[in-house]
Amino acid sequence: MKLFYSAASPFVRKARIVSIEKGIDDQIELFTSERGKRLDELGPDNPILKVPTLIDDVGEAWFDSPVICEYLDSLVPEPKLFPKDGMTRWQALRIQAIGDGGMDDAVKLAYEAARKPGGRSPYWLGRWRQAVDGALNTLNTEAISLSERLSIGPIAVGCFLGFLDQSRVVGDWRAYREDLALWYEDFAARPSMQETALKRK
Ligand SMILES: N[C@@H](CCC(=O)N[C@@H](CS)C(=O)NCC(=O)O)C(=O)O
Repeated sequence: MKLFYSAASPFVRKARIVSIEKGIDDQIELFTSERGKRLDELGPDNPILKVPTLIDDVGEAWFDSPVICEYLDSLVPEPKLFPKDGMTRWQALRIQAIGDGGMDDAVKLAYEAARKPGGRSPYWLGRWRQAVDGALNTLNTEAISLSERLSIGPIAVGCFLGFLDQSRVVGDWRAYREDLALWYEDFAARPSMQETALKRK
């Protein structure tokens, strides 16, 4: 399988963590996709032109990260990262939505921060910041549930928090969020998190 990726993308990291936790990382070859070349590189497979994009062994393209992760989860039975049904499944998907949603708006904050100050939109900066803070506050309240079992929920949250540390788009997210900070300290020590952490040159 081929995974189109960019090293700094938290969504790519999520897919990579799933493949490591499932023990199938060695079946995936990584291909860099550079920002200016996405139409040529990804366009034929992914109309949304985003990484991660996964091409499976028969040439089928999978996106976006929730679909890629569930597809990878289906390839090997254990550990089951997308619970099959019932409330356990809905809760895992709900936590994934908070992690992914926080990541989405943190990535937008990072894109906006890269623009010249005069070209930034105060409205959108404020709106995205509210969503990132909202996600952090909710996750802090629910931090105990993150430790209950490894699933796509905590994996998405780990990638969200890792991106905040890597990009520093919101300063010290740990302040007043001790429960979440404590959970993350443990989670970030997992080999799959260590192996996929952005290596700064
Ligand atoms: N919802 C998508 C988000 C993926 C995403 O936002 N990828 C970013 C990199 S972090 C990207 O490819 N951006 C390129 C662009 O929008 O041109 C997912 O879960 O995979």
